[in-house]
Amino acid sequence: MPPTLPISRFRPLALPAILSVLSTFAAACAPRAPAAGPSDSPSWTRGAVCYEVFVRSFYDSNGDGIGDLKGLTSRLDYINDGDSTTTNDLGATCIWLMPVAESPSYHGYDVSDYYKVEPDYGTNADFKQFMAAAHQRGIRVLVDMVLNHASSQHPSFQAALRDTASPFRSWYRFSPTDLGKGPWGAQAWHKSPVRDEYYYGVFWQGMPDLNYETAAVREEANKVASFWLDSMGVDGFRLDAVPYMVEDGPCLKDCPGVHTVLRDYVTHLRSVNAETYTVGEVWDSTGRVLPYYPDQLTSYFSFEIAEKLLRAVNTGSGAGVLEAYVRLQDTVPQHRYSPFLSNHDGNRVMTVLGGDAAKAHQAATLLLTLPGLPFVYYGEEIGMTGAKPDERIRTPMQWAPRAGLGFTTGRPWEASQPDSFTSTVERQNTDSTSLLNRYRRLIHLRGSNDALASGELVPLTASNPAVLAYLRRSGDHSVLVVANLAATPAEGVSLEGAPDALPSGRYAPSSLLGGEGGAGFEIATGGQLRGYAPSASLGPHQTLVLDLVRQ
Ligand SMILES: [Ca+2]
Ligand SMILES: [Ca+2]
Repeated sequence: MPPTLPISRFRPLALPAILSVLSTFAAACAPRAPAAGPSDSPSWTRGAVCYEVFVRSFYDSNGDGIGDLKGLTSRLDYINDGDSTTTNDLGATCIWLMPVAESPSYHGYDVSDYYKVEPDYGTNADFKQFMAAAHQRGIRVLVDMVLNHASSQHPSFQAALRDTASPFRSWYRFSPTDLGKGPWGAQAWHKSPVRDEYYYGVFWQGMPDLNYETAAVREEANKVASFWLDSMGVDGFRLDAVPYMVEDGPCLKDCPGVHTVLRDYVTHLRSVNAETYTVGEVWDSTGRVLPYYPDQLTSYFSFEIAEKLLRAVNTGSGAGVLEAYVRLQDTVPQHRYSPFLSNHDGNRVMTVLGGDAAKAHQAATLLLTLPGLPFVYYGEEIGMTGAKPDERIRTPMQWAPRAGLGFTTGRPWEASQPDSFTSTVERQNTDSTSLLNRYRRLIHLRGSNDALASGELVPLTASNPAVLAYLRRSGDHSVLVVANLAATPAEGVSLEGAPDALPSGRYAPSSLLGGEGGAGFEIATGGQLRGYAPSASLGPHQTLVLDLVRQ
């Protein structure tokens, strides 16, 4: 493991800057318009929430300061205890594991052996035991699959580098000259350490891009997938860096070949297991993500929604949030897009929200009551803080307020955050008002309430511009969400809906988050909500989640 990464594999630019840089490549890589697709998401995705885990930072079983698979297995009950009658687990029914295959880097995004678990994390047998324990609790497991590039220490790259006659030469892209910058302007052709030539590595010299124009590379990717599905028993994959998989002349991102490779790859996955779930990282605006539907991966993360949700809670203006969801809802089947607040590549949610717990409660409540298949990054549920560099947003899980954080009995691989004793599982566990218990409640609700699980999103108009209001409606059952995004109280807010927003009848709204319900109201024939004031006053960053029971 090198002492430091010379260049972060993860984009150092803010999202708007990236979008601006990348838009100059749009002409060379013009996407095709998507067609409406079938709803082919596995049934478990209905009402599910996925939890992203960095194994290195979750729980250390042997005191070496590094989280491992045995440790994660021992803490599965925290994520989901498999007992539907308890509510003191998080309730996530899906886990995304950041890379677990052998890698010289701490983060694992440069794989040196695709068939072997990272020794810091344990053995392949440990992984299988973890899978059995997860499945026993009804948890599906997705592993990070890094297809765009391998580690520069992968034997195939070492062979290609050292021997120009190697059969692995065509697995990578070599050039006698430096062909210049990559899609976001960083150096992408790297000098070979053994001869006067260059190789392509879009993220970093330690991550040479695999060449998917070579049939043997596509076959190897299929073989690796079969291994994880068949021998290791995983339920699917999170695919890294999807738009960069195939280069085509001047096109370095979203090129037509990417879509072809993904279609063939998914056909293979389904031939192994028809229920295989895939979620892709296409770090871009919704308009650039839509061409990856309907016939490629199951789902893609919505980076646009992540940005809009956090901005709404931070600025007090919900402009664009519901529109972003409706655009996806109108184009993509219900559980085939994946909203989130942050992941291992972004500053921690609590840090982005300036340490404001009320904002964090609200951001979680919006994420977990809006549609899609949401992902939660480990530690987000207890309000862990952290800002880049990358190691600092991936620090050890804060289980308890004492040395080692209950994460390790040894010295943690990465120092904890300065406020790590403040926000811990132990402290929040029994506090009914804690962020952890808000996440638990919302995740369980999502699994049990059909309107929240898969109801249609129906935007409402509020009389106060700082209030975001919407329905989730499943047949005759609806949930109403009213969020005051401002840091000041909102008095006498009233709501309006379009015709047929709700079935006619009398409603007695009850709170799904505990506490008082909303004022009763009546919907006349025609279904229009008119001037409904659910509460005399909404507190700063207060969010009502009301079950609309028809009397
Ligand atoms: Ca360990
Ligand atoms: Ca590539």
